[in-house]
Amino acid sequence: MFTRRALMAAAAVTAIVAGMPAKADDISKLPREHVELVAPPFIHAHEQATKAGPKVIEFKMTIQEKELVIDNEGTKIHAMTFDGSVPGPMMVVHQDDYVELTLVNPETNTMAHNIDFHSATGGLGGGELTLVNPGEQVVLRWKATRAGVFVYHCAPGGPMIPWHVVSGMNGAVMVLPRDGLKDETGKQIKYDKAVYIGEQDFYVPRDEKGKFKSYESAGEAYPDTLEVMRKLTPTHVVFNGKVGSLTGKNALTSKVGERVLIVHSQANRDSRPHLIGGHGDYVWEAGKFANPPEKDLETWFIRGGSAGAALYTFREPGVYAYVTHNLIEAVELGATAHFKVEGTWNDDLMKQVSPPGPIGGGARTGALEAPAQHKH
Ligand SMILES: [Cu+2]
Repeated sequence: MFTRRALMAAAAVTAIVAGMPAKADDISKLPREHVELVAPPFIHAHEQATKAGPKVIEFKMTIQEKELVIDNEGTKIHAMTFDGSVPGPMMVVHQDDYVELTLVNPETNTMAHNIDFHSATGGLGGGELTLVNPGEQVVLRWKATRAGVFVYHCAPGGPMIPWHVVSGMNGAVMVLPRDGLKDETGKQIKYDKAVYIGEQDFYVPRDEKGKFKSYESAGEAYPDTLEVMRKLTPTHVVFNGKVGSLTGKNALTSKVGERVLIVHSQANRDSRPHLIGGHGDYVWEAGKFANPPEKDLETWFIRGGSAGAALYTFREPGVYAYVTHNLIEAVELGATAHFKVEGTWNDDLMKQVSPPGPIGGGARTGALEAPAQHKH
């Protein structure tokens, strides 16, 4: 840690020497757009395809160290966040745009933080050039050369890296192809709505009685938390920062016929998204849009340290659970979201031919089917 500043200074000098001033002049002539970020599961307004040339898209994120309740029992952690939410907000740009991020670490924080964009090239994804102490801010610009959904996370060095990531400091960027998403034949695919689900594993220490412990500060929690982390068994696996953040009254909504793009990130651990009663019509499992999407998937795999995207058109109304299909994690640890879908039931796709009744009493012939009509 002592040599980190020196290393970073050396890296910055190298970057300046290797930089191309003429190119920088070109960038200064590009149009600029400032985009306000919004907390997940929502994503800021954006065009799916554009005929305009590359732009510099300005974003600003403020790092917030804050206490968060992460389950229905009131378990609290000293979370570390980009802009106050777990995960941090999603940034959307088009391929060949430039992302220009102002990262603010207010002096009320206690730790140094930075940001490593998996979508950026060089400089440890920007981590090398963005380490900010409390009371500092930094501006980083990187070119979005590859299309896809990508994780970003804090990576301030050594054991701080996993600790900050499992304390909530991660999010995602979506770099859209300039002419939009495409199917395997190159035909454009559009979505009506996009949602961002960030999966988070938490490692909360317990007391002798097995109850989750709380601490005065993140620093005080660190040694015990590290012990839990090293066992690699999370106490919570949740979507959007908390058990139940996307269920019940917080459920995501849709309607029959709506095409929904579900972006799912996991910065630290593998996951297997599954939509109960639905499918992935088109799935960019590894999240990179230059590759053709897979079709008709039942469950897909999100490699820890990556984001993936699935497009689904809802065909029946009702409540769909979107889970990680390690069902212990989904049900016992929290990784469940709900989509409440409105619309008209389609008997052709599914029908309860005969309701539950005494064994042997079920009517099976067409003539006796009418009383068994299921109401929706
Ligand atoms: Cu951090």
